[in-house]
Amino acid sequence: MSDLSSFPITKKWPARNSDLIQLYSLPTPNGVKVSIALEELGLAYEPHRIDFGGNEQKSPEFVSLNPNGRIPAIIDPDGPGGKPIGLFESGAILVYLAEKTGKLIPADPAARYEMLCWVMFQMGGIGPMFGQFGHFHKFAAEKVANNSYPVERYRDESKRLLSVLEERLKDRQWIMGDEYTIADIATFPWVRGADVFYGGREVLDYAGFPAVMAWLERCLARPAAQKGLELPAKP
Ligand SMILES: N[C@@H](CCC(=O)N[C@@H](CS)C(=O)NCC(=O)O)C(=O)O
Repeated sequence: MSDLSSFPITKKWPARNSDLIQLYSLPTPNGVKVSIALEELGLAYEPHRIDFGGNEQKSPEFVSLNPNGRIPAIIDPDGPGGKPIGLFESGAILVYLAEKTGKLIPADPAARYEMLCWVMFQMGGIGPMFGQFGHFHKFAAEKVANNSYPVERYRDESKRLLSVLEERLKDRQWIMGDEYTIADIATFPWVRGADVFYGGREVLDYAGFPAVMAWLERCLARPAAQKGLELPAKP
């Protein structure tokens, strides 16, 4: 069994099998990226559910793995050089898992960088902007009831980002063409989430982005996506 005792997070969420990848997450748009990738890659892992209700993501044990106090985070007992490694930030975790396995990432170097552009587009654009849209449109709707500016700003930016994705996908099956990659896995949970979690389908004019909608359906039809979207499950 691997020794993970140098990771304080394992005191609060003990590993049952310390030889497996330990996932600390919740089925949110950022959280499910990692469970979907792990399912797609067929890597064995132990999911630990982090309870936002109890603010567990801000507990000292969690923050010892991710100083930013946000899910997802992982420990891989079999990291570089066979030594355990802890990782946070969903984009970095996806790149790590893809490079570790050589899957979900193009082998061609130029295509690999092109894919990284789209991963960064999600991390710096779609995630933060859709997140702010959801905050003002749904969760803080009462606080901005007398001021339409925040919703309009993030709605319009989210729609602009969707139009960029629409252009990319109008003649492609996946973001990188024929190959399903971590760029798709990073992005589709947010397009789904803006509808499922924020009720944004009409406001964001999803019907006006047919290529994105068809791609989302293809992503959601994958068995690994269906499984990963539910993990870590409720106890
Ligand atoms: N850029 C980070 C964002 C992570 C993030 O915002 N996670 C949210 C859930 S989707 C979270 O942990 N929220 C709880 C909090 O902010 O306390 C990543 O992609 O991993």
